[in-house]
Amino acid sequence: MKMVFRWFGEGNDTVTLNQIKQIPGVEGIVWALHDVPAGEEWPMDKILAIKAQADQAGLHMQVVESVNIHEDIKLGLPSRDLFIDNYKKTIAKLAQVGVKVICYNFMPVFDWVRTDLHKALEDGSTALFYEKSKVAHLNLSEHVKVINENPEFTMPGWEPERLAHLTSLFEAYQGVTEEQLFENAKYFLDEVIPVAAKHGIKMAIHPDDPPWPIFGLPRIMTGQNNIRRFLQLHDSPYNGLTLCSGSLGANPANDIIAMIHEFAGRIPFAHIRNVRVYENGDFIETSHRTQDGTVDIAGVVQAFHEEGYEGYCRPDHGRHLWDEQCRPGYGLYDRALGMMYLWGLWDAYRKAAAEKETNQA
Ligand code: DNO
Repeated sequence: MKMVFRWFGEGNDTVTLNQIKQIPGVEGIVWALHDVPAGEEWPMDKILAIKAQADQAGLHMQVVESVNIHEDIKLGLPSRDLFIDNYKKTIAKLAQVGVKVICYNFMPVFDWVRTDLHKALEDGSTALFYEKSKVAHLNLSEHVKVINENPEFTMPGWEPERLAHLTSLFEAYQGVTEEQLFENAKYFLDEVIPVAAKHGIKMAIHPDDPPWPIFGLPRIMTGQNNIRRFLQLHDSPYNGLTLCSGSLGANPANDIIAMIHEFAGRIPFAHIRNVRVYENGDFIETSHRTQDGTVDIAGVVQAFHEEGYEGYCRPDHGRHLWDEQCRPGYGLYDRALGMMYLWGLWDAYRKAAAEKETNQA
């Protein structure tokens, strides 16, 4: 397991590279050019600027999260070819600086969605929260209105100018089914995966978060069957999965451990975090510790260990602790604590396996 830590870049993150370097076992950053709009080719000078910073800090930059997919690709519009072409050029450039994995998602319009970024937990910390009833049962025009009128409504990964286009985007997606989304994904994968393979980069699709359709928009990366289908759309080790325990864990019906065992050879990147799901379907992001949430994090790490996982891994969203002012979910403290929990589990499973082998010999 190769540990990495997400970093949003200088001026864009309260966490510094020096701080990241001091978390035990972290070898690299998970990065992106967050100011380049989806669909545009990434400029080499900006890529090299990140490389210089990572080199200076002694961290690698082998994992990118995300090279975002232009909506026209997800919609299957004729203009997609231009954006796919840009995507391929970006892949070639990223290979030049040693990138090995590109995490991305195929969610229409939104990336992850929460209804409260600072919901108080019992211990006084705050965390990202999703209130199901707030999001459910709204028709298109109604929820565009809700989003526009509700300043607390967040759309991470969104450039503000995209918000302005929300209404027309919703219209464009009207009538787009899950089946069409799969078809459009296949078109994208058939174009991009051979290029990624040529450059030794594994593409790693992120599950939808939350893993169900929202606002009447289709979502396809929701559970084991759909993930299997997605991986088979273009059957190659370069068409991989970012196994995110928190995203998938928001639906308690998802058997994450079974997914790790089934897809092990196709998981170049793991996001490991916990989430507490309430009976009414609301969920809140808790500490990484198994007992604090609904996801069996110890079981998740054990499953990766049993599979001899050699891919990249990062702790994911954390709570906001000790009055830390930070990007929602991306403070230093709770993610660093989460990292040590993951290492604790990993090392214990490793030791147990080594002892078992010695006893058998
Ligand atoms: C949330 C992240 C996601 C992820 C994208 C991948 O914190 O895990 O935003 O980066 O969905 O494209």
